[in-house]
Amino acid sequence: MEPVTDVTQPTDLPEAASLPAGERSVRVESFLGDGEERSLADDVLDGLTRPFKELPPKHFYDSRGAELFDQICDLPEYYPTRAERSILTRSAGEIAALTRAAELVELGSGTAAKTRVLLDALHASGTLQRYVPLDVTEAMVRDCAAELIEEYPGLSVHGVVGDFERHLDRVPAATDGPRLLAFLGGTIGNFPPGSRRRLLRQIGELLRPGDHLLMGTDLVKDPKVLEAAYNDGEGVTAEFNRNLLHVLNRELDADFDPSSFEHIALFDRDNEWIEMRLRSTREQTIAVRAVGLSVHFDAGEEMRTEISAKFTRQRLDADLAAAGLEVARWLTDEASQFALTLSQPAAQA
Ligand code: SAH
Ligand code: AVI
Repeated sequence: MEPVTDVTQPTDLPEAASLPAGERSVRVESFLGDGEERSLADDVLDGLTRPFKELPPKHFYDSRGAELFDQICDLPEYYPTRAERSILTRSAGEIAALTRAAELVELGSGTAAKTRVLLDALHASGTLQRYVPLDVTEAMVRDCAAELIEEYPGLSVHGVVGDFERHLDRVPAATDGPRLLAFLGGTIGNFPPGSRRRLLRQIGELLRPGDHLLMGTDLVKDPKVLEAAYNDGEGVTAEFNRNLLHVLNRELDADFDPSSFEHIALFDRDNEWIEMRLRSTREQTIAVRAVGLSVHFDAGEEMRTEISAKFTRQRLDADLAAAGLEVARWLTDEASQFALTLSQPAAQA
């Protein structure tokens, strides 16, 4: 299917229109059509007819899911956001000096909350001209674009609403100066090893000599700490997990009763990843009317909704090397809970 391109011209945002042309500009392009919302129908037909049911985690993030994720980031048990922010706060100046980035492209940008630490440093160093947030959730790209041109005078923002597994070729052509590509939050861990390497290879293709990738990854640690981060006391993560069923009900006219599914999050020690599942508390058959599917769940049957891989430096080096990238800086927080890796195309090293 041909992607739908919806370009918001600078004049669509009053605050941009009030300034002289060239001083700041904002533009948002969408490659997700109505009928094709994040490929949900295909993923349901594929994932819910398997012997072990499974759906990819990108479908969590409708506006409610995005709100719940923001709440997760503030939970006492969910350390990754705070740890990554502390690394950024300490190292953003060094990253800006090393990369001299004219352009920051961010995959899975969300609300770009932590990105502002990086934007502050790049903006202060005087090199940054353009920010390109890419996310599957349209409202987040639009809101964040509108906010950032206000916050950073002279910055132009070119938002892309798309799926980074399918639309990386829609990232606008690079500007003249160096590009910094950010992939924060540990989102790369939400892909199983094969897809992770494929995605990293595609990301590597967006980089030329002189460009860098800044990627956040959660690190292997005490399983109790890991499991607590995904089983918070307030039940926000459980709500986030069950939100997937609300998305299916609304977007595919399904009749899931979310209260009949329990949230499960366990650390798989062999694979070193957290696995989130939804467990049906009773035998039931669900109609997913938009795709003409009837899905049977046994009592106690589980559906996998997310993996969240935890990394060692060795594993990360190998994954990056397979994508033609070489580590330039390995940065961790004080407690070594989380890592930010700055890497570059291997040929230049
Ligand atoms: N980078 C932010 C948000 C992380 S949450 C942070 O570090 O806090 C993961 C983000 O990735 C969400 O905003 C979600 O909408 C987006 N996302 C998940 N899968 C995606 C995909 N396949 N394509 C584009 N965006 C995706
Ligand atoms: C976005 N991603 C890196 C989060 C994670 O930790 O894997 C999503 C999340 N799932 C449950 N809590 C947070």
